[in-house]
Amino acid sequence: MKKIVITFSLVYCSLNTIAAQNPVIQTHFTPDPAPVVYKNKLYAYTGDDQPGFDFYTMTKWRVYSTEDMVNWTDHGSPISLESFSWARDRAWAAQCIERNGKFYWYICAQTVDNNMAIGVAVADSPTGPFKDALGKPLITTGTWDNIDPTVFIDDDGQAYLYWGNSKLFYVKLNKNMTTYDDKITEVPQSVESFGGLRRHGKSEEVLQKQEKFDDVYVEGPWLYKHKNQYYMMYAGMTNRTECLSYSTSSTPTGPWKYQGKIMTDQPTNSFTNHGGIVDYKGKSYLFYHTALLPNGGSYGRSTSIEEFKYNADGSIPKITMTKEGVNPVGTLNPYQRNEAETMAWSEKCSTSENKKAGVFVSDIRVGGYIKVRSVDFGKGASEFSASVGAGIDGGILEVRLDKLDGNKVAEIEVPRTGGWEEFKILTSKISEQVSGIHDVFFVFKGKNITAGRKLFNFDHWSFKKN
Ligand code: FUB
Repeated sequence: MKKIVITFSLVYCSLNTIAAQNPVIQTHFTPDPAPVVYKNKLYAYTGDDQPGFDFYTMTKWRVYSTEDMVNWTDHGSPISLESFSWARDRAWAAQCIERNGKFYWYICAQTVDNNMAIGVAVADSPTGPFKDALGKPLITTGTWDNIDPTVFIDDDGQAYLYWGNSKLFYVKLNKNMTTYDDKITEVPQSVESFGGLRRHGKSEEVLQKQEKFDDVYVEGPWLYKHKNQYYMMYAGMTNRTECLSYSTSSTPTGPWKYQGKIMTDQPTNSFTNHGGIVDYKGKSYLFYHTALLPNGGSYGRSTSIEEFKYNADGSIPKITMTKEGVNPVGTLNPYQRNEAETMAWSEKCSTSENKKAGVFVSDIRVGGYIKVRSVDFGKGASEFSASVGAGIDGGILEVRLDKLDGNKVAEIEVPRTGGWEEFKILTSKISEQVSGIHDVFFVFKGKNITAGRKLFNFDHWSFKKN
């Protein structure tokens, strides 16, 4: 009887997660997502939470990309605190934007004088290599307020950088994106512009007792334009945790008109919520974070995505958090080299990077798997190849279709390859006809190993056409 109960709970757990798409990355914690579209791909720039700490003590930032909204490729961590000689701690929220073929990644971090400052790294590609553009902060005013940069380039070419915690500031950036001439402007806040009761007519004593904040600008601004209207989404406040709210304006510098909350009243397990909005392949998406990944928490937050449609008057509807996330807007071609770190869902594995292989799937354990969605095999495949590395043998890579225990179409027993990061391409014939569109599961098993140590590393894969 006891055995039956344990088996049931494992099956339930797998079915549960296999239907899920949120949070979209499971191999790392990915707070403060900032989406941007460049050349048919959608990139998400995120932070890198380190759970187990009791504050936001992150040290690096990460990049992911997708072409179909469900399979995300991990591009590793192109910048960290080490990239900025002036940064001491707290690699906090950031946003990257392209201008004239260069990519400007605005970050914030703590300086040696314990304040927060905004810096900018520049690269020739969305995934780097990036380097500190200035060798010093772009915005440093000796306060805690300088966090959460959001950047936007208007149709007339003028770029705006907004940021701020509790206060909201902006500067107009010069065309080089790394300097500004005007002084920093603080945006006036009122009930009409950003909602809120906190600062408006209430004493601190009353506020301390107040159970619910109506709303108020807290942090995480996100500036963009939709159909001639400018939107400022931000982390507002409700029930003493953050929600997502927004204001609009007919100009990029206001005056702003408070429009209400977008996402609220659902438990995210995280005090913060920080989002971005983007249009991609004809659909609109809200990126936000929760702490709903196993072992998550206020310092272990992960990117989630919901699709939404603007109302006819341009307003944003209330958006509900879901476990299922968004639907695919494309298929994946199995007959090209696919990175193993391109995945829709995974368990019991992580990713690492080195100079030679780039990013690869690491820390593979028995019972783990990678799910890749909407793989279009067309008329049929004959062979499967995988680039794998192992310091010792005992690992098995199975290829199954549509579910974790679906039809097994290929299997590779991974031998010692001369080192965990010495990758070798191994091949298996396809055991049955595979055609049309399928979800592919790479399932990790052990030969005489039922748990414990890592099995092998996995760099890339492809199928051969019939
Ligand atoms: O991730 C660290 C900080 O938490 C961000 O800068 C804020 O927006 C909040 O999400």
